[in-house]
Amino acid sequence: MSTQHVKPPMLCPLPGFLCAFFVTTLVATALPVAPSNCAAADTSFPNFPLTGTSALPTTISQARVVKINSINPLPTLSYTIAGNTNPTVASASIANQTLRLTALSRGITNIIVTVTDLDGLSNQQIIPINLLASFSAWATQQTFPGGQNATNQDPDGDGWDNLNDFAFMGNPATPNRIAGTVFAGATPSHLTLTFPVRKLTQKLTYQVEANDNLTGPWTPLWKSSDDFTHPQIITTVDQPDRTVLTVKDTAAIGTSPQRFLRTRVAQD
Ligand SMILES: [Ca+2]
Ligand SMILES: [Ca+2]
Repeated sequence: MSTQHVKPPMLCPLPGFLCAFFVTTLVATALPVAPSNCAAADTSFPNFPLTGTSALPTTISQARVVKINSINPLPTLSYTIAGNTNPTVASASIANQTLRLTALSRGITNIIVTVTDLDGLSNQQIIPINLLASFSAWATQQTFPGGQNATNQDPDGDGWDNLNDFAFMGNPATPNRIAGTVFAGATPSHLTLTFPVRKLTQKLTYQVEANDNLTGPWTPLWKSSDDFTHPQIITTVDQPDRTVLTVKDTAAIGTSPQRFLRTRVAQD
């Protein structure tokens, strides 16, 4: 006579998985017992996840018992790149639920990431990327004589402070006359000033002013917020890192005994 007891199934201890364990205990064996069937003394399965209306089983077939050997968790959220408003500025990719951003060039872009749960519900997050040039970023790539790296210092003594060197594509360690980026000139009727406007900068503004003497007050001719279509701009030359402007005076040559034009730059 032999008896093989089957204990009631237990709920899976791992959250998120629906399963049941059957634990068998062989108490004594006097005669061979078929391994696939056994008498079930205990037919109450209070925790068994029954969904049908059939009667509870009176015998348990081990051939129908599912044995869980391993469990691989599934991510509850998945992420995808849904958009990139300016792919020339930065690229984005997602691997192993890690977002990787790679800077490519100066500019601004927005990376749009979509997250989706197991029910198909989704949401989006916009990640702004700003790679505009700034004085501080430019300064990290320059050599300043004597360590004079403040915006208002002039370590090479050329009359341009470091902010002017940044704005007019100069070099803080080389006199600006060698750089040769700002020129005074004239049309047949008006004085002009030609200078570069650095592209893709952050909070950097330019202004051109005129006056009959050096004591002021100075009259604005053009400023950055006027854009490049202003009537005082007579030429624009587009280059990869700058736009070279020529601004003309509002007063004709000869209307005053003397006349001066100047540039001013500022960074907030
Ligand atoms: Ca200087
Ligand atoms: Ca210089």
